[in-house]
Amino acid sequence: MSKAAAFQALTVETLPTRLVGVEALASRIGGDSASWDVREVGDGNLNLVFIVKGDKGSAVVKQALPYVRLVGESWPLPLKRSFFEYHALTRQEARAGAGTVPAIYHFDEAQALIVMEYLTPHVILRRALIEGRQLPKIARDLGLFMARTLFRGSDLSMKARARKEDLALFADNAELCDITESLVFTDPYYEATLNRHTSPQLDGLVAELRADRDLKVEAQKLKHMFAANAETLVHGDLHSGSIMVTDSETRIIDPEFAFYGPMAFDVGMLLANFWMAYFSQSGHEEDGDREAMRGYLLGVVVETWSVFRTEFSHLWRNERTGMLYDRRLFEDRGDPLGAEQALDRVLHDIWIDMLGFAGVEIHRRILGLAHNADFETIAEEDLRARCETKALKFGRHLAVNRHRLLSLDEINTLAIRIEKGNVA
Ligand code: SR1
Ligand code: MG
Repeated sequence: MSKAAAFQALTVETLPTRLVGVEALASRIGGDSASWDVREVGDGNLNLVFIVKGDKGSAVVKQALPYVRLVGESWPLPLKRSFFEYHALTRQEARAGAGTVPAIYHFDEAQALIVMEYLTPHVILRRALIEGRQLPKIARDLGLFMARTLFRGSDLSMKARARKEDLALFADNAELCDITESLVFTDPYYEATLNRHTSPQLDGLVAELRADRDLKVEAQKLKHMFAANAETLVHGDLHSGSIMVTDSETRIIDPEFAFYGPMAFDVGMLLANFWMAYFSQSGHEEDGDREAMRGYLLGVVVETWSVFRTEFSHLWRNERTGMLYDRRLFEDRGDPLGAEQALDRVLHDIWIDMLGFAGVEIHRRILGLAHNADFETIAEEDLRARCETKALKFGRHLAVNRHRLLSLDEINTLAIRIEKGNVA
């Protein structure tokens, strides 16, 4: 496909003839395009995703559409998000290692498409958690991924000029940031047109939250940080639908929301999704008790944070090559404890902000436009509303009290009390 050709959305029918000339694809899956088996499998909110199988192998073709798929053409969205996804994937692979993200075979900027590795037998993590599957490696893999990408994309590691140039490149991903700025931090807290919630069951609590001054101030403080604190290249949409898993592998996908933002954003969004999985479990108990699964999920939260902290600390001690917390001020003059003190402060700030981001992420998935399947697949509305109510209360507690919360033990104990109905 020529780079100059005007954008055209692919279809199952047109893909083989349009992509047969892409050598990186044909050489991998086989050049007989007439025999390619093509399926469109995109179930996300934004893009087309095709699985293409040939006689030699398979690949995924992901193409952006010029609008938000979930809403339709009334909400235009730039194709250039594909460019940011491509560049984010290359940086994540360099920083977190091959095998953490899908391998890229080809990128076509004009057609806003990326040809990449077909991950099989991987499934979307969210689906696995809904089914009650306990994945043994996710906490470790995700903790490492976040520590490595967030540390190595920051002024703790990069040369200042290189980082500023990269920051300028990703600053153009403004429309995707705008989605998060509105959908996560503002819309859930007023009657935005595209919002929805389980009604009438949640009406009372929703009105309470929208009248909650402390909560709204906190949400805006977090939005301020999201918009103004360009610390590192974040994934930007690191929820359990952006992760593909097997028992032995974890792959992070879909970084089209990538931009330079606060360190704590990815961590908070990810842990929020584990806590939502926790509160949704009682909606999925038709085929068996989920108590062990609940314990597993709280354990994943603890382990993910612990691995993140440990790896971040390791990188701090061994790879602090950027302009921040210059070694000449600490280690090089015999004051390693000074560097440790600074590390504690940095990690403490990430901790506090991470809890806030987690709180508002939980709210927006229940009150806003983009809900998640953990709750949405609970068909019985009263049951779903009970799960959502617990999650909303928990999210409020995280967002408003984040400066006072000292440990995950304390937070998970609260989650258990809310789940058991021991908190008003
Ligand atoms: C209009 S896009 C809605 C949501 O889908 C993406 O996965 C992001 O989470 C975004 O907020
Ligand atoms: Mg996505």
